[in-house]
Amino acid sequence: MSELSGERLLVVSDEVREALDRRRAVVALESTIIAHGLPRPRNLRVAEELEELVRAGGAVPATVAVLDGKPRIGLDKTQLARVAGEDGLRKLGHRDLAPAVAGGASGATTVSGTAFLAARAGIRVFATGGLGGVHREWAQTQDESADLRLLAKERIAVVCAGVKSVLDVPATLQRLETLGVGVLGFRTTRFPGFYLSSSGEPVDWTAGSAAEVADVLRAQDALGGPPSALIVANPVPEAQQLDPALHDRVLAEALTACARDGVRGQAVTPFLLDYLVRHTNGASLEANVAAVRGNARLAAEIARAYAS
Ligand code: PSU
Ligand code: MN
Repeated sequence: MSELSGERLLVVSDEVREALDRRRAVVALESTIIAHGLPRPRNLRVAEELEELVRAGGAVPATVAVLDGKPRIGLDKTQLARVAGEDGLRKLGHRDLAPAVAGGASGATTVSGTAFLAARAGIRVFATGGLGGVHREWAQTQDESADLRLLAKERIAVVCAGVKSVLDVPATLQRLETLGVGVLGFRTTRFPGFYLSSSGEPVDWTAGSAAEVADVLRAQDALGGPPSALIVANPVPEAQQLDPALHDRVLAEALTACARDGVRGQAVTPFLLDYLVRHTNGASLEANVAAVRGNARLAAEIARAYAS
């Protein structure tokens, strides 16, 4: 393991370090989806599978987490197993990183935590499931994921299946526009709906291939100015999406249960995802995993096209 000079806190695995030094393709993967988004023991299998998919696509996977106060970019098997199985692992957004480092805590990183650390390490492409965003009860709760503001400040491409459908999707797209975060539909003119192939909302820009996405990344680099992310919105294949009627029915129940139980803050998203898994007999889990798989594959392709 080596320490980045100037970024002494980050522990970048040898494999990731070497790939970055040689300008090879690297894909960052987040860990909150593993620790808090998917049920055990399936979560560890998915974590391993995502790394394998990235490798099969010709890129080096860099799963990000904080272990014993050390932000790690690239985990070995034991570390990945800790993320999937350790009790009491925290959920770390960008703002939680400093207290976690100072206190020697361990935690899984969200999109905001991961994008921040991956960008520090010089990684340009990142794959996840669905972004956080503006929650449906925003007017009452002011709950908007820290993912959005962080993505307005880091130059990283985030390959995702849109934003989680438990959110207010139009409001989230509006916030992304306000924050100046680019959104590219991948082979679609509709913004994906996470568990669903389409949210019904239009996107302004569409890319037809990984090479086209890489061209946009290079154009971002060339334009310079204050950095911001690029959201590559990659829909789950229709054959693998959650049945839309089932989705709408169970989601309505989940939102009611969330309000009734007084769930707030960081707990909201894991609560809703878990509710959907349990009340769709695991069908939402399959759609979620299918979405993340597709994103890991596409991210590897984009990272390769960008590196070449
Ligand atoms: N995508 C998934 N499952 C997840 C998440 C994304 O398929 O659990 C996580 C991401 O880490 C994202 C977080 O950053 O949910 C958003 O949480 P919040 O709404 O509390 O910001
Ligand atoms: Mn929130």
